Amino acid sequence: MCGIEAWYMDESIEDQKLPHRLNPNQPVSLKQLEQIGVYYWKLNADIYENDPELEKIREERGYSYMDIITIHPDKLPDYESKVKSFFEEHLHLDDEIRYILDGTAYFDVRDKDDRWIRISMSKGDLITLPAGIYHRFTVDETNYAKAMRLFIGEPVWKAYNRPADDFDIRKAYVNSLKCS
Ligand code: KMT
Ligand code: NI
Repeated sequence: MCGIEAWYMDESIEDQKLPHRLNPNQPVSLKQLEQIGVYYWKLNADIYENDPELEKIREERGYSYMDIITIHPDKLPDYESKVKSFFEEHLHLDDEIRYILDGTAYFDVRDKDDRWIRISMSKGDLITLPAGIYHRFTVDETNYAKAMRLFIGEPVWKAYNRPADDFDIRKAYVNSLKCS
């Protein structure tokens, strides 16, 4: 697969690390993702430490902060509970910007009608989720993802689990969906 693939999820609550495709598969296009404020770039992750394309994105969008997280049972302390908490449906007051440097992972986002879309990310995929969107994250069955986390200015890690509908940022996000 070149670039990300996304699809509507089934309703099954079994293992979060499985693909959970509908049968037949119901794909979601990049354009559909843009309509809910989710944007995507493909980069060369082999050169992330000195990549002019990444530099350009960071400069233009003000992504001054960055760190790298390795999500793997041997690398991330408290692996199981973190994988569990990343999968709680939540929102943030800032955009969530993630660049997959190695491995694979799923980001799930809610569409306008509150249906789950699963976005399959692998090495070289950079995604931005808008502040106020309900989402969640999981590794797949490989249990391995290395990701760069980017922020505009100081990192804002706090996750507000659903329901978190009273935040102005949530209201602004819901409003933004009405005009697209
Ligand atoms: C989040 O807020 O959903 C996360 O930080 C997910 C883990 S980072 C790849
Ligand atoms: Ni998040």
